[in-house]
Amino acid sequence: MNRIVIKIKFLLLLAGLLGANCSSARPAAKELPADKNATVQTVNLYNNLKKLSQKGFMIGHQDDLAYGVNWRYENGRSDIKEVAGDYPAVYGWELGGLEANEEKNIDGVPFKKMRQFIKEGYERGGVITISWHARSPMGAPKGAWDTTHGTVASILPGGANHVLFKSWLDELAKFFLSLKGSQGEAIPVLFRPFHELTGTWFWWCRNACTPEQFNILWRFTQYYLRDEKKVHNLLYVYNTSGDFKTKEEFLERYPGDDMVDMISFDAYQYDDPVKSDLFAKNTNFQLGLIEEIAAEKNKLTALAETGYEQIPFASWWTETLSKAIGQHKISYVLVWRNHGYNEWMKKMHYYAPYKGHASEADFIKFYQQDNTLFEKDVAKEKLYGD
Ligand code: BMA
Repeated sequence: MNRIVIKIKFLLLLAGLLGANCSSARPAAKELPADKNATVQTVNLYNNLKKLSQKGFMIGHQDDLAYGVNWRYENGRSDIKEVAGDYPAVYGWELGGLEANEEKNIDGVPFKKMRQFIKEGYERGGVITISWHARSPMGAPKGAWDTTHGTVASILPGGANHVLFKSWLDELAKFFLSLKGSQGEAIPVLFRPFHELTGTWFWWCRNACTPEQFNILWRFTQYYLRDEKKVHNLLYVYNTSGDFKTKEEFLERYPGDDMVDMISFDAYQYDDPVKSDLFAKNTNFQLGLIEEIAAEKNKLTALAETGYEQIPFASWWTETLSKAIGQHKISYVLVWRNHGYNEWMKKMHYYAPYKGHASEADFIKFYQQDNTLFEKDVAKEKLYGD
């Protein structure tokens, strides 16, 4: 072996050793969400949420910054903050109406203001999730709450309303792309389209389309937003209603591991928790099922909508909701909106406590539990950073 060969071998050995050294020092590779071209902040959020659920679950509230039981559009206000001293960690917003270029959503929230609220929550370190009660593409007067069979089929490729549906997605894409943080970065969103799909009340529900049609609807929506419109700030949330009893039922219309980042369901309490703990038991059981699925499929989990309208039981937070969640490791639980008196429903419609509400003291206890995460807790975690 001549000296040059020996030298080359020595250099290769050195490079090998250095290489091995470098790779052991390299931080663990980040996992990519369903969108392989997701923005840095979106990928970071996805990875950080996986770790966060080991510490506790985030508390979310729909329309939290827009209005409360006794106020509308007052800067900085939040019913949750006025009770607990901190904002929720997750902000839910709703796009119904945006598809038709309306200025306000179906609950009267102007999209311009919504964009600002989203930015505020994100800048403070909170998490944004968005639902979409899209109207019926057939023009049915009940809007999203119409179950005419064939509605989904009509918006799929080749269907009579496909071009209309694409124009809706164009509006959504514009909105998602307009959500920018102070550095100009796109704000990540947990997008929860076609929610409660296993229910029987929306035009995308199980009584109004086949599993295959639903699957194409999901795949097309994701393909169009991601690949055609270049929207890369979304994590996709599969969200059933609370009526499943087995993993198979939960997954019956699941669009595929490559299409979903988080699995979740919605479950509300309607009965009396003093007489019955059915809600807590059922929800706990169902969270167990989705936790198992999430472990098998490496997904995030959430109780994406819950609540007990008017919170008629003063210790609902620590005695019902806490029990419902139990030891399950979920990303978040979100309670629905604090509308106040609803003219159309002819009753008070709210799910979070407000200053003076009977469950206030119990909510503070809930806030003080180690496993509940509010905005200040998650701000420390820097969910959008490395
Ligand atoms: C429902 C109610 C409705 C609302 C809809 C969409 O549960 O709160 O008043 O329009 O959600 O946000």
